[in-house]
Amino acid sequence: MHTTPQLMTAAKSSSSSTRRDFLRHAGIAGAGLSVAPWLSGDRSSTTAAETGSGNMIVHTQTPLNSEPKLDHLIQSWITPVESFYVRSHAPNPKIDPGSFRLTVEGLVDKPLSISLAELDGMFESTSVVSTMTCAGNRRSEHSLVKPVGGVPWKAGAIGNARWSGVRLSEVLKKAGLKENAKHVWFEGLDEISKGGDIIPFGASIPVSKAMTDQEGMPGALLTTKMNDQPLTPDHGAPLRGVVPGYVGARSVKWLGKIVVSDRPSPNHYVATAYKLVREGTPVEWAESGPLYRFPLNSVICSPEPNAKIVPGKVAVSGYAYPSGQPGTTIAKVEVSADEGRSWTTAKITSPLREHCWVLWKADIRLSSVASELVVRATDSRGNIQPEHADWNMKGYMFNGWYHVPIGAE
Ligand SMILES: Nc1nc2c(c(=O)[nH]1)N[C@H]1C(S)=C(S)[C@@H](COP(=O)(O)O)O[C@H]1N2
Ligand SMILES: [Mo]
Repeated sequence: MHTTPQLMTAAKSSSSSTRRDFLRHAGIAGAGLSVAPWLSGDRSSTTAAETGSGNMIVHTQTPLNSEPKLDHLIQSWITPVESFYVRSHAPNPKIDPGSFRLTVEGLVDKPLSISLAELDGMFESTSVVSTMTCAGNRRSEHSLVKPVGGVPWKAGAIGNARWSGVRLSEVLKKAGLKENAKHVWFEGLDEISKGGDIIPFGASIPVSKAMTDQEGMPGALLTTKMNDQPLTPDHGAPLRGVVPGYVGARSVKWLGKIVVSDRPSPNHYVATAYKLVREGTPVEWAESGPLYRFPLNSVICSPEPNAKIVPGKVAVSGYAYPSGQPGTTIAKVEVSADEGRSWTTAKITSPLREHCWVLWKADIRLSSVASELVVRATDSRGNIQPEHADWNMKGYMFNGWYHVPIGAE
């Protein structure tokens, strides 16, 4: 079954003015020269690899890259595992949990090699609810400005789960950090083909993030469970890192190795990918630092783009999440039906926590001339979600106001 790209349905409208309006509303007027193929009405070229049935959109089957449809995504604050997006760079590795060992090496007094049973026995287990989102969530909206490569995520590359395991800080204390320890590298057991080589997926986080455990909020966890069930192979069984507040790429699945170092990991996914660059010159790549925290964001999940809505009251709902800045929560979510001239404050219908999304809904009065709905969020520090996101080559961190065109009767 082909799925219609979110936001793209405007392109299928027979009226070119609708499309122009939509481009203008999306803040991308003048993008005509580089409009993404789906806006030209040629769906075949962009949806060929996109299959799926039921509630999921499958971008690629092997490795699996999939995201839930938006109305399905917001059915509960905790995202069920089967509705949680999957972002994998290589097929799931085959790991025998019985012989599995996590190694901890580098700038430590005592390198460790720990089985799953030892990990469980040696350290106190703890849980945290936190949102994971891909840095590429909403990438397809960057492509409206100028096409970007990579998995063309809509707004479903996000989920909120209860993660259980042990605190990374405890494991590092056990190994004993040397004085010059500054960064913690994670290495997966997957095998990714990259430029003729086979490399693992890698990430790193500052030691200070790893060691900063707050009440109820660990800096990072080594998890074996997601929503109180053993991790599934797609989500990194038997062991994955979870770094609340950071982009999903720092939460390494099939985690096999931790290296403590005085510098960030040289792994491709830290040293090169996951950076915000515009031109992609060697100098720019070298100058840009790795992405860590995710940005403030909000999305309308219902109604869907171009739904035929009669003027009057319409129920609008979606999600919003605060930036990964410690101690930050969502303060306000607002919806506009007049291009941002006036805003209605939405009701937050879920728990409100640091590093977690909220679900919200609003009843909006729609006039007969309204052509779109827009949402924006404000955080507890007073930061407002930007109207436009800065375009970047890899299509990361899209967090401009989210627009949903309304279908004409
Ligand atoms: N080993 C490994 N870890 C990984 C990845 C991967 O491809 N391999 N993908 C990363 C990215 S980019 C994201 S967004 C999250 C996705 O986690 P999920 O598939 O459980 O949703 O895992 C991260 N950890
Ligand atoms: Mo990601």
